[in-house]
Amino acid sequence: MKNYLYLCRTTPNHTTIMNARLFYACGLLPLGCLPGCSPDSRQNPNIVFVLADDLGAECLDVYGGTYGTPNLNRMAEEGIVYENMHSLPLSSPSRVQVMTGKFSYKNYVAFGYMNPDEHTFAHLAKAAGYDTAMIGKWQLGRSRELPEQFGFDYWCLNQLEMYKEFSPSTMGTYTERYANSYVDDMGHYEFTLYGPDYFQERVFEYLEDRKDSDRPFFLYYTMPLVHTPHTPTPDSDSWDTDYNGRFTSNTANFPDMVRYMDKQVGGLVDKLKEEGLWDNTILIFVGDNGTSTRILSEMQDGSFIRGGKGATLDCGTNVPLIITYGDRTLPARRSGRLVDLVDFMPTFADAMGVEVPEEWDTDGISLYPEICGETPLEREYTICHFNPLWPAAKTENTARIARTARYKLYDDGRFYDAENDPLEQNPIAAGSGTAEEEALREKLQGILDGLPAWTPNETDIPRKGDYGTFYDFAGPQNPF
Ligand SMILES: [Ca+2]
Repeated sequence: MKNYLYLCRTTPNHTTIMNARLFYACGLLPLGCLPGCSPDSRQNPNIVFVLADDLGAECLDVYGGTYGTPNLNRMAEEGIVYENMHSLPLSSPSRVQVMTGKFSYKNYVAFGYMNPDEHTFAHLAKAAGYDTAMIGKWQLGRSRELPEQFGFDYWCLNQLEMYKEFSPSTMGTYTERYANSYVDDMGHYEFTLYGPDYFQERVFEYLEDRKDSDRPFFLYYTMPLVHTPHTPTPDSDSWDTDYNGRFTSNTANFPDMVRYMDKQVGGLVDKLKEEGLWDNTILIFVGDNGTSTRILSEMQDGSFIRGGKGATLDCGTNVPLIITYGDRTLPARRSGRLVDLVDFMPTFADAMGVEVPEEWDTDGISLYPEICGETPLEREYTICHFNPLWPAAKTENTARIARTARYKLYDDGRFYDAENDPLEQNPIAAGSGTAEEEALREKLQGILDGLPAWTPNETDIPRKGDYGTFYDFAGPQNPF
């Protein structure tokens, strides 16, 4: 446990970063000399944190995909592409984990819910003097009081108070996310022509309003794309000719959805540049979990990858992560370091010049030194604690894993080389690995043994919070 605490719970503070800077002083490493990006010359950068929905890394060209994502390619050319970014396999647990910076076993209590007493990265931003906003998908509990309670000054969201009420079965031809979707814009219901466009417009307005402000801003943009249903976009050939088709899910529409999402990211980059915000804004693009299992993606090398949403396979957790910081992250590069959703909280803290309060009990390691071209603190291990906590019983994928970038040890003893066995079909039997593998197995087992006991089979464990009214579906559904 001691080793684990040292590796995964250390929040880099100024002293740590200063020491790193002194060691890798200007002149020794060219990346250490980038202009205007260091703790000493920090100018409270704006932060735009974009979270795409159900987007595995395999969907982007820069990870070998073939859908055509030129705007994310362009962003990659100006920033850092992370190859080992891992989320949890499902939206709600990923969203709680990223907003609170804590591993899921500590504070995730139910699908579609976050306890109102949690501390979030928006609270951190407000404490640092930032304006805060959240635009896009919510899914963290039903109450219009919650977004402000979680630290957002402005919000425009779906999946807040009204969720399933306006479904096609009850309200006719409306959807939660896409064509004719409804959103809650600071307490006013709005019906949209296409939900992602409405959110993008609110993002643009927000940036226009902020450009002359003397306060920095933190914008959390949770894009609805590319989650199911797989429906046409306004750029699809059928959009103008087949009205009913706008509400019909077909995986044939998936490439259009990826391209539309990519186009929106490109529009966001252009807007930041137009408004003169680009050079003092850290822009982060990341996925919340793997692609729908209905999607089979062809890769540039001719292979195919099945979406892994809901599974703890790497195709369920390896999501894209691209970060830019104006012209300060040049030259563009790729990073193989292991990154977890918990790492964004301390990254923001470092960028904002504040520290995450110790009592928040967070688990992240800051990426900020790497964003600034300095040598980052490596994350050797991370914890994937996956328990969807539906109103129904646990799924077959419920599991707890300690992992490095390459190896994964499950709480039931299965041990995999995920790099060479991504579908986890050939567990390394105890004692049959190399000496290095066996040593690592022992280390990872020590980490798992140090975690609090977990009894996922008990369905009636009292959990904190009033979450019973949010996601009341009857009968089994396949959310993946
Ligand atoms: Ca998701």
